[in-house]
Amino acid sequence: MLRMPLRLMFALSLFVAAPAVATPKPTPAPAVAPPVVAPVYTLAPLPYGTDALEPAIDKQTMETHHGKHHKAYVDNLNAAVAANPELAKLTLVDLMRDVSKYGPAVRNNGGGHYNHELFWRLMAPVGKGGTPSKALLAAINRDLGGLEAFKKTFADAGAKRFGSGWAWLVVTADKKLAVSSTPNQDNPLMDVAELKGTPVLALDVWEHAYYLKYMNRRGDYIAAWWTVVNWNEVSRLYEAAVR
Ligand code: MN3
Repeated sequence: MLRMPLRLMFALSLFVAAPAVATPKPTPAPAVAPPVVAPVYTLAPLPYGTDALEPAIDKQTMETHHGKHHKAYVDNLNAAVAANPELAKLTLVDLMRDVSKYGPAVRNNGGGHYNHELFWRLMAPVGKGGTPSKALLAAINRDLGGLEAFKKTFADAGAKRFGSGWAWLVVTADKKLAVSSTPNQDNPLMDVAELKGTPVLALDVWEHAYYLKYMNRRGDYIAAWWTVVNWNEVSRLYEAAVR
């Protein structure tokens, strides 16, 4: 049994027995926690496994490219939209069309998100991507001198892009096909693009897209990349753009 001096016991008993005077009633907890605002943009899973594009694109590159680089664009775009809630009312394509109004965070990360979502869809495992549709092939013959000439023009656009950027096949306002390249995460939907149009094929030539496997050999990456182009999706996008 605990022994303590009488005086201390008395003091403690006073403390315990002290009447509750004017204790303010605790504020009742809200029944529902305040809603957490869902991020506007999300990182969708890849449409295939991270090893599905081997040997053209290695598993580790795909894991980092999708899980780290693309994720960072999504997170940073969400932060930019949270800082300017008016932007949440616009679609990603709307943001691209007037991107010069919205500052570098939206240009770089909105472009990064748009470009990578498209890029993943435009690839498929070797042997699964089909071939260009009759309509797409006819347009390539008409506007770009045939499939082989087009592939050379497109590969050159990617190979010669100084620093980081993208190569594009676009449908222009007059429904013609054209090849271009853009710096950084710019794309042909943007008001700042030299050649504007609807992208139907996109190639990421940032070093993060190929350096682990190809090191400085960007040309080898581009040559291998043709084996994983999803022509079925390119054809579908082309036909939607000229409709
Ligand atoms: Mn990339």
